[in-house]
Order: sequence, then C-alpha cells, then structure tokens
Amino acid sequence: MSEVTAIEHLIMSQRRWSPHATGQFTSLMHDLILSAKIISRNVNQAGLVDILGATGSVNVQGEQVQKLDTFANNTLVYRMQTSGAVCAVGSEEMAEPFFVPENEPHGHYVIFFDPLDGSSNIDVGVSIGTIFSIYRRPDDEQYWLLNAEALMRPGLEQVAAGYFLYGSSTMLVYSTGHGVNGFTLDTGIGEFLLTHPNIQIPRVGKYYSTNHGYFNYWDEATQTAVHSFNRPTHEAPRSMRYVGSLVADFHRTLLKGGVYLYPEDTKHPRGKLRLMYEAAPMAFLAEQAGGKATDGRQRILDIVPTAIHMRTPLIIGSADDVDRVLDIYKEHGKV
Ligand code: P6P
Repeated sequence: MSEVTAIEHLIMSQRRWSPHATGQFTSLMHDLILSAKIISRNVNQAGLVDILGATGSVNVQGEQVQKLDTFANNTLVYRMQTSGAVCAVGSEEMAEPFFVPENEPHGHYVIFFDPLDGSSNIDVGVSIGTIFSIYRRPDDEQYWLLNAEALMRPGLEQVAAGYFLYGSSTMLVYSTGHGVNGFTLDTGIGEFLLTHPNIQIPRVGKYYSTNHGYFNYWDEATQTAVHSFNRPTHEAPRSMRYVGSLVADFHRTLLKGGVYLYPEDTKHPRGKLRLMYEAAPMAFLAEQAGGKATDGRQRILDIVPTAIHMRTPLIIGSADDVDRVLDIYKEHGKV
C-alpha cells in the first residue's frame, strides 16, 4: 500500500517550525477541518434535503443569503468559538467580528472566512468552497484592546491561509508559510490525505479567467490586458475558463497556471472581491506557490485594510502572466 499522509500528521510535523507552539494552532485546524467535513456533507446532500434556495434574508454585502451559507457560517463560528484557540472571528456573513468573551476558553488566533464562496452556484451543482485566513494576535496585546480596528492587518501578517473546495471531491489546500499542500477527503475513512504536496504554480499558464460580461465596464488598460490573452499578436490565444466561484477558478489557476482577473469596473469601482477573506488568503497561497497577486497597483499582501469587508480588485496567478497585466497597466499610465 502506498505511503499515505493524513493531515493531522503534517500539522503535528509542522510544529517543529514553532518551538514555542502551545498546540492552539493544532486545535484550531482540527476544529476547522471538522467544520469543513460537516459543511461538505450538507453540500453533497443539498439536493436531497430542504436546504437549497435562499433564506429570504440579505447579508451585509446586500447579497441573497442561501440556506447553506447560513449553515456553513453557523458551523464555523460555533467550532471556532469553542476551539479554545481563537479570540476573534470575522465572516462575510457577519457585519461585525465576533469576539470570544474573555471569561470563555480563548486563544491568540484570529480567523476570517468566507463560509461558502460562490454561493450563487449552490443550486446548479457547481463547485463552491470555504476560504480562511488566520492571524496571530500579538502576545503583548491586552484582551480589552481587541477591537475591529486591531484585526485589520495586512495579508503579509497571515500565519496561515487556505480553502476547502466542495467539488468532484472535497479538498483542502493551505499554507502556513512553508509552501502549499493539497489534501483530498477520503470519505471512506473520513480523513484528508496528502495528494498534492508542495504545489508550485507554473510561471505561465494555459488559461485566463475573467467575467467577459463586464468588458464594456472595464477601462482601456484592462480591455487591452485581456485582449493580450485572447487576441495576442505573438502567441496562440489562451483558452478562457470562468466558473464564477473564486475557489474553483483559483484552484484551477494554482494547479494549471494562468491568470484570474476581477478588476475594478464602472459597476465595482473598488473591485467586487473582499480583501480580508477572499483576496488576501488567495494571495498568500499564490505567493507561497511561486505566483503573484496584485490589485493592479500594489501587492495584495501589502494592502492595509481600512474595513473588515473592504473590497479590492484582484489579478492573481502565474508570475509571468500577472507581470504581463502590470506591464500593460504601466503602459496605460494606470500604475
Ligand atoms: P461575478 C462569488 O459571489 C464571488 O464572490 C467569487 O467567488 C466569484 O469569483 C465572483 O464573486 C463572481 O462574480 O460578478 O462574475 O458573478
């Protein structure tokens, strides 16, 4: 039987990089993984039980909240709140962060997540996912100083980031700053097994990924950049792939190479994607895998958030493909 590595083994082996590890990160990851297994089970049964469709409510983003969105958020918040490893939780589904009361078991980690990214695809069987971003509260910071302002740190300070992909299989892809590893859930034994060790994104990809429906809303620089992929003068045109779930589009880009673009446009002047729980965690992974991520003017990981739900343009993927977009932006005086 070939050597299989379960994720718990890898998490424990990574503790050697943190000699002062208290076990809190191990506990956090255990409860995060348990949350994903529960969400995955419900996503896979969504067509069979009355959990499809919208709840009729609207979230802080002004978007229809799907029943699975609510279930995923509640599952994650409960597990994180009771993990004993977390002091604050931020979510796309919550207007304000949740702070674990000081008199309840808490730890020094702060986690942000998009509990069910791509939820508009839930009812049509397209891959969706959970994106997470983990920070560590400075040890010297007193608990009572913990507020939304203190949570808004640049993506460069993440201690870990990743996503669960609920698709043809359920996958976990994450990094703690020492490379990117991918795990696939073996439902027969209920374990995430290492299937994609040390993921490296190709320097140049086969695809580009964007919503062409917004072409007339883009500025000339972005239109020229996209044309450099689908109407190039010195190479064969790229194939275009766009699922409409960031997790699915990014996962393909990470494994196959290419570039995903959600630029600003006249409908989304600051972009649509959220910095803290979509762009920053994906940028952390992209750079750990040898790729790049920018808002068109600066590195995503350098952006200091000004609001928990701050939006940003995102151009992410193979280093040479992202550089091509930046070069065209510079030629158009955009940078
Ligand atoms: P559009 C899903 O709502 C999401 O936040 C990302 O997962 C996805 O990449 C993007 O929005 C799709 O947006 O405007 O193309 O439908």
